[in-house]
Amino acid sequence: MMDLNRPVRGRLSGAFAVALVSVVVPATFATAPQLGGEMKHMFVTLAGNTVFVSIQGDPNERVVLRRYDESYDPPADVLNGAYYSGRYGWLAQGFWTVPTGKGIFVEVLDQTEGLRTFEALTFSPLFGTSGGTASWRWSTVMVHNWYAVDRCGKYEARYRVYVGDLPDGTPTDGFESATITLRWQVLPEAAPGDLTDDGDVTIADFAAFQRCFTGADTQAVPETCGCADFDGDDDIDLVDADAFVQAWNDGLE
Ligand SMILES: [Ca+2]
Ligand SMILES: [Ca+2]
Repeated sequence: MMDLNRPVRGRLSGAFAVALVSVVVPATFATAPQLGGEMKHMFVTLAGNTVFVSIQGDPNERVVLRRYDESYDPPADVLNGAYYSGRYGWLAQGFWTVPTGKGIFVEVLDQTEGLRTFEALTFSPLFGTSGGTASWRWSTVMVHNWYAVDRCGKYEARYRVYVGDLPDGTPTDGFESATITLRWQVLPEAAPGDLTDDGDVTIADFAAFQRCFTGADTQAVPETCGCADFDGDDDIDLVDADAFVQAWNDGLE
């Protein structure tokens, strides 16, 4: 995997290297992060005193988080080097208004360790990320926040969507809230075989693979071993061993 922080491999003469850098680098830097695929919305409705939330498409789909060979300017630089996606977005469905003096709030109830969330345009940390607030006021216009992680594996977060008093978001008596679970995954194909996340496949990765090996159908992949579960079926067995060997061989080429 290309890492912009690492020196470029190969031999370049001085003048050519300068020309290459001046021409190529601006083109490889993106100014804005990528959504990572089609938008996938959480539809929110307030009907009477009850909040309803449903999810667009397959509710069990795991949105794939991806890492790009890109670097973003502040404040988007919180995504630099991370696997991330902006596909999930909050969207009001139907015609309804928020009662005067109230707001729609989203709070995280529980989430997989390592999942970080940043607000769409401000990139402010949300839901406990970097000590950010656990409760976030949603404006009710379409908002696609950013979700980011550093490691292969499966991630989930469960949220409560509720009507709260302004400005602090204390739940308002008499309203029913809704809960929703969002799901993500970083597939090993993002960095095949690199279990130590240092940009290459070496004997250290082989050692890590052996420590992670569980055999078939254990349903208990340790949190640090997501990159060893090549086929994403919640075990690290001989199928995954074959894939690791393939990645190892590819790394030697
Ligand atoms: Ca490695
Ligand atoms: Ca597996």
